[in-house]
Amino acid sequence: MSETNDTIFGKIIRKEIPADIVYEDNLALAFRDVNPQAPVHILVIPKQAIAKLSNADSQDHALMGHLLLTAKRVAEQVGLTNGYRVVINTGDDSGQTVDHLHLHILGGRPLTWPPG
Ligand code: DGP
Repeated sequence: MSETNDTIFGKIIRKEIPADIVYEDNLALAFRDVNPQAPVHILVIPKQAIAKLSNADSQDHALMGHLLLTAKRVAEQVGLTNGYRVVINTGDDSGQTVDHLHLHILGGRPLTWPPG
């Protein structure tokens, strides 16, 4: 995968297509998943083009921390007081379908383990 913002999430970052945005800062964007798998299903993405977690390197150290703390902040913001799950699908075996790094926040119901 190349590092490009020419993806559907790049279009959301540039506001070329609509999304239900719940949080935004200079580094990250959070919006509701178009195909929710739980009552609350939000994606947190970096504005920087990183196709997948396995492409991140030491230069992305602070950004990776920011994304995780953004997920925590967004979960609090939307009232996930009873717990939630953060998932990063990475590469073909994971089922990753959009080549732009994203953290799924899933919550609002008890979640089973392991995932499929
Ligand atoms: P993954 O399988 O981890 O690559 O998840 C990609 C997610 O992105 C999937 O749950 C559906 C979501 N998604 C794909 N296209 C769009 C879109 O245009 N808008 C929004 N809000 N979500 C999208």
